Amino acid sequence: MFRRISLLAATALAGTLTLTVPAAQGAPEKRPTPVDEPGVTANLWEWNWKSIGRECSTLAADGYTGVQVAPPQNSLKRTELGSGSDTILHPWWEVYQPVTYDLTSRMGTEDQFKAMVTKCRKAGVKVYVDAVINHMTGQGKTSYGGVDYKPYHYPDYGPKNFHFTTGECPSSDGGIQDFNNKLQVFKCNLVGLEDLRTETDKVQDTLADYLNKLIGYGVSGFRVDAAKHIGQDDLDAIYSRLHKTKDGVKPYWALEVFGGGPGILSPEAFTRSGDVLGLDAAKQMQAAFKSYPDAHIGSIATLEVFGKGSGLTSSKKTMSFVTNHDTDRNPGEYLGHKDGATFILANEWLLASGYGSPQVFSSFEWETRDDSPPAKANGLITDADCTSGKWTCDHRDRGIVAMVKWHNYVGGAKRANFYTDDANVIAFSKDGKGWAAFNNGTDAKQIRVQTGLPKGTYCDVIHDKDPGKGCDGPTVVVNSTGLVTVKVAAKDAVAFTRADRISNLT
Ligand code: ARE
Repeated sequence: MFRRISLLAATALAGTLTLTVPAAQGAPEKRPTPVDEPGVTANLWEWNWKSIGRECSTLAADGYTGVQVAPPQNSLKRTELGSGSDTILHPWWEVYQPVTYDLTSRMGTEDQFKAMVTKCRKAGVKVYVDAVINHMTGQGKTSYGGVDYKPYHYPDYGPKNFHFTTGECPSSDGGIQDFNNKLQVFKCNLVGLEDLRTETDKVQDTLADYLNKLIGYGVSGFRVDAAKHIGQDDLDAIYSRLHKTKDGVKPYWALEVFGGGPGILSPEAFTRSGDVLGLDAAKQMQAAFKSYPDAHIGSIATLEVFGKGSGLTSSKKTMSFVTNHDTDRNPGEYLGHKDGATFILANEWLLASGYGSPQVFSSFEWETRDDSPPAKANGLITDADCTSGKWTCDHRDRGIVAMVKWHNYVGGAKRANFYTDDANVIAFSKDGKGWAAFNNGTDAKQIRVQTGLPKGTYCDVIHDKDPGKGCDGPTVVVNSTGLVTVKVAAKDAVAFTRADRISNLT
């Protein structure tokens, strides 16, 4: 009985708080436009700040306009192992358990973070932060910043700031038992992570202070972790409190919403509040490109239709990628670095497709799901080194870089001259600006297709070894009617833009 009364009291209190928001603040303001759109970003996930700062000049030279970085806030630092399969002291996921919003993390200090942002901005690369704002920790007692805590007790928050402790989570164990249940998804603990009362002024102000601090350091936008569990209204209220970035626009806001949830929980339903991550798009890419050890190969002919037409969120509302840190570890449903040539080819295709704001995932090699990034024994991540074999450095892959530049060159030009053999080869042009062909099959294939480009000899940029310094890759001849006859190797691509014409002779 007592519990029932306190539950009602808590609910009434929550109701009052919502209703007494000062009139001046009123309903969350609409997202002012234009927000900062990211162009092509590299997701240098769990690279430390020093390494990202160093990489930004390379990123800029390769055509990337932004870099996404791992959660920078002070997080859980594990001090002991659990039982059974829990054998990794500092798994990658420590950083998804915030303790305070100071920026001492596995990736470096607050000063190193600031220096990285400044360096990247100077190089012309904007920084997008993975913002973990739905919850605090779900385990542990100390943090990389040295701050100790107990469940539901942190320097910024106490028990009245969490749905579980106020009795607002309706599930029997405080967790999300049903991912299709709105109240559970919004108000219960996702995998045991203490769910913040993001509908309250106190929590919204604290989160906005954190994000505004990052904006003050020069950050241009956010990937909002577990956005589905915050909900549209709270996301809007937090966003309305955010300052403009150093570029004078409101920050980019990309919401992590896995598909599959009904109605208000669907990715489409979150597009009113921001862009969404293209998780279903990544799934469709895997279905089209997949290559399993059992020789089951997908068909990229299906990619003739991709985007709104194939049931995805619209291109202009989507941050697209072949994989991210979660999906890279879920090979049954998504492509990842371990797919090798297929993964590279899918990235090349995504960049050519024009779907969404494309992002290239690049991180560390792992063997088991929980593996730590390369780090010292104390959990601090060591410098990324593309020659060590420990970091994948897929963002530097020659073919991917070629297609980043191709993507930037063709801009918003419309697709034309789509060709498919109805099996595993496709080719298309971008309205007089560029042309590309993709072969996801296991044998080379010769095609004769229309490029829509003027006659001449072009450099195949996918295989040009030293871009910008003449063409040392294969050349491709376009005849006087725009036709090309070219052999596309298995699991490979051929591409060029109008700017890659090295001679008008055929
Ligand atoms: C870790 C341990 C847990 C432990 C917990 C708390 O693994 O055993 O209970 O700590 O102590 C990441 C890791 C988790 C990790 C967590 C915190 O993946 O393993 O937990 O960090 O350290 C749903 C959400 C979606 C979420 C996924 C994981 O909707 O937002 O679950 N993804 C983000 C990140 C993750 C991160 C978190 C959120 C937490 O990208 O990397 O977790 O910050 C259907 C549903 C989806 C559901 C999906 C799960 O598709 O519709 O809603 O996603 O299944 O695959």
